[in-house]
Amino acid sequence: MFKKVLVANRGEIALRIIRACKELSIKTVSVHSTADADSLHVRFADESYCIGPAKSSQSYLNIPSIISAAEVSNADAIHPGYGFLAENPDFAEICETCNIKFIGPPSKQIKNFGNKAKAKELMLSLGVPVIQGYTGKCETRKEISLAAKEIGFPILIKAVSGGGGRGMRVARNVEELEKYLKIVRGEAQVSFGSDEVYLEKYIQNPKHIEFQILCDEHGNGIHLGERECSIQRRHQKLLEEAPSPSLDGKLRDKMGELAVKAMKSIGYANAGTVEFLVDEGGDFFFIEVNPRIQVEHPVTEMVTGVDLIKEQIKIAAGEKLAFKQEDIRIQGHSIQCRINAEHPETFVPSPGKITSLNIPGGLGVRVDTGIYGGYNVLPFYDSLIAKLIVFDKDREAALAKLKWALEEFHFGGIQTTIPFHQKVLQHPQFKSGNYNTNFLETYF
Ligand code: MV4
Repeated sequence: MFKKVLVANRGEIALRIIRACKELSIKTVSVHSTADADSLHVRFADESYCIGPAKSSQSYLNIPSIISAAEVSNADAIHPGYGFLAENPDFAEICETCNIKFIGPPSKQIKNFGNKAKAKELMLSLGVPVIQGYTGKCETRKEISLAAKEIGFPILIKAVSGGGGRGMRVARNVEELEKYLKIVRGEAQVSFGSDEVYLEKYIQNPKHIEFQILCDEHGNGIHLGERECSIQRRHQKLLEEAPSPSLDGKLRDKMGELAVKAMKSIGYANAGTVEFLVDEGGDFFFIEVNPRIQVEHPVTEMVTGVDLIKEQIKIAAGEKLAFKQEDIRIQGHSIQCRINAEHPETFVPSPGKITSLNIPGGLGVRVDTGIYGGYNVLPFYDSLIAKLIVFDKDREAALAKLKWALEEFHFGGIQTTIPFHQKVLQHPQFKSGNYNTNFLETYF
C-alpha cells in the first residue's frame, strides 16, 4: 500500500479523498492555490504545498507545480479527484514517467475514451448497443446527404473530443445539417483543439443512466449498479439517485453485465462510469465512458456500502478486488442534491462569505462539503459547495428525509440551489420517478 498520497484537487472531493487515506493509514499531502490557504483540505492533510495563484490554470491545472509538490513531499501516488487534471492523459502519463502512481486508469485508456467516436466503435465491437450514426469525415455534400438518408432526421452532431454534452447540435433537415456541421466544427476546434465530429440519430426524451464500474489490475471487474442522472441543466447534473426509479432488475443486470464485460475486455483498471441513454421504448445505448470518480459517486456508496475512493486507492496499489459481483447487493435508496452557490432560478454564481450556516444530520443524512461557517466561497472555482446525500429503505422514505434535510440546511450571506431542489421534490413527475433529461426544460 502507498505510504503517502498527494491529493491534486480542492473542496469537498479533496477532503473526501483525505478521509479515505486516513482510514487506510496513508499520509496525505494537499496542494492549494494562494486563495485556498484557509480551506479544510489544507487543514486536514498532513502537509500542504502552495502550487500557485487563484486561477486554476496556474494552480490546480499547473502540472509542473503539482509534480514538484509530489517530488518534494515524496508522495508515491496522486489522486486527481474529478475535474481539473482527472481526465488529462498527459498528466496521467507524466505521473507514470515520474514513477508516481496515478490513482485512476492508465493514461492510454483516458486518451482512448477521450475520443467519443472511437469509444463508440470500441463498444459496438464488444457487443454493447450504440446509437445508430455515422463516423465518416462528412466532407462532401454527397457524403453528408447519404449519411443523413441512412440515419434519418433528427440528427445530433457531436464533437469527437467533446463529451458531457458540450459541442452538440440537433439538425432537422439537410440544410440545417450542412450549416450546423460547420458551426459545431468551428466550436469544437476552439473548445477542444480538434474539429472532428460525428453524427447520431437524435433520441427524444432520453433518460441518462450510468453504471459504476470497478476493475482491478488483475482482470477482475464488477459493477455497483446504476445512477439515474436525468435531472440536468445545461449538462450540469443537479440531482442524482440510486437505484434508478425506472429500471427493473432484469434490465439492470443486462446493462451492468454488458458494461463490465466491455470494460474488463479492454483491460480497464480503477473506477469508471459507463453512461447510457435509455429511450422512451426502454431500449438502451452506450454514450460515453467517464474514466474517473464522479461527483455523484456517494449515492452508489450508500446503496452498496462500498467506499469507492478507498477501492480506487487499493486498486491503484495493485490489490485484487475483495468482492465478486454476487457480493454486491443494492439495498435501499439514495438521493444526492448538489448545493451550488448560485441563484436558485437563474443559476448565476453567488460567491461570498457564508455568514451563518446550519448543516443537517441524523441517520441516513450525509453531507460532503469543504465549507464551514465564515468560509468565503471563491469566484474562481466550480460553484458546488456541498452535496446533501440521503439514504433510506426505499425512494419514498428517502424523499421524506430529503425534504426536512433541505429545510434544515441553511446558508446565510450567499444564495444556493436549495430552493430549486425543494421545487423539484414537489413536482408530481419527479415524485412519480418517471422523468427524463427534458424534465427541467419542460417544467421549470
Ligand atoms: C444524445 C442525446 C440524444 N440523442 N445523443 C448529452 C451529454 C452527452 N454525454 C450525451 N448527451 C446526449 N446525447 C443522442 N444521439 C441527448 C443527450 C442529452 C443529454 C444526455 C444525458 C443527460 C442530459 C442530456 C440533456 C440533453 C441532451
